[in-house]
Amino acid sequence: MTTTALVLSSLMHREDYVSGSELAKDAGVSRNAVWKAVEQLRGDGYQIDAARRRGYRLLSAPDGLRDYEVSAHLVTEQLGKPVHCLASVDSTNSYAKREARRGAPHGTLVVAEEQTAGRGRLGRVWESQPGAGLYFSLILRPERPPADAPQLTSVAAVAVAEVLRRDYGIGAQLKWPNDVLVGGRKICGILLEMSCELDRIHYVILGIGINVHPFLRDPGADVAARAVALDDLTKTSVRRAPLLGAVLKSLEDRYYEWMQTGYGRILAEVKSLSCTLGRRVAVSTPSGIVEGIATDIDLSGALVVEEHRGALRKIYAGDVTE
Ligand code: BT5
Repeated sequence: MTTTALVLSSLMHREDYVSGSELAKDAGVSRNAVWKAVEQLRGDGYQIDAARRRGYRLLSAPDGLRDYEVSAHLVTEQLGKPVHCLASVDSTNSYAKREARRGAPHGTLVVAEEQTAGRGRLGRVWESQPGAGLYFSLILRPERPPADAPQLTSVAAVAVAEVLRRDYGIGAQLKWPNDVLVGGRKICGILLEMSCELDRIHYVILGIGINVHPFLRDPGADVAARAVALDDLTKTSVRRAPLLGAVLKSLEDRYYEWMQTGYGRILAEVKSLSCTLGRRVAVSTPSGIVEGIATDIDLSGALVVEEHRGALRKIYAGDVTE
């Protein structure tokens, strides 16, 4: 962590004033270096009070996603190390892919204020207006068979749902295969991409988009009708760096659980959070529309649909349209 990240982290964890020498000790730097870090933070919009003989106190923080802000909120062992924070990028997934090809390590995080070509599945667009959401991708290098990789979409969805419930009091549901919904509207989308051989994963890019603030520009009727932002639900202005830190921590815990014990526990959570199971659905698949009752999600992540006369169909890829 940089000095600024360390100073910010110390200030964040203190309710009261903290002396310059204590901050210097925490960060392992001189008091002059602490003063410079405080000046940088103030320049970036942090309100920090300085009182004689008492020290510094953080009064308010902007909603930034600079390297030091993301680092100060990281409580993970591996995810987010290193981190690339970008003002604007085509797509964090595309950027992460380029980094992965150059050998970037497991855990590398790419986060951007804006995506000019944010992607959904099948060439669809992910609306990514500047500052409105959390747009990030992780490079993962699991030593698991490629067929297991799609399970990581569920690992991520369950992690996001957990943070929304625990930290923001929002009950989210999961719509097969990759949406996190609140009240039927999409708050988060997940895009998993992979490079592999027949029996070995080179890397997985796990891309997550979360709507945090309302869009400033009209996103078009399709997105406007489907999307919901965290601010609208909490009636506050949610800060993105703590949200990112919490999602990464939840994701890391679940990722290692998945690596060690397999998909069972995650799948059970997916089922309990699912708004797809038990419903009559129409699923558009590469080979046409399948209609019936969604009865199960199996260990491969496939949706099981009971068609008329009880025939069971397993759907590995598709979109639930009704
Ligand atoms: C997804 O695709 O839901 C995956 C979205 C992944 C976005 C992240 S952001 C970071 C990383 N970098 C990227 O380039 N992508 C990932 P899909 O299931 O295909 O859903 C796409 C559909 O969701 C669109 O066709 C719209 O209908 C709708 N949509 C687009 N933008 C949205 C938004 N911001 N909020 C809610 N719905 C949106």
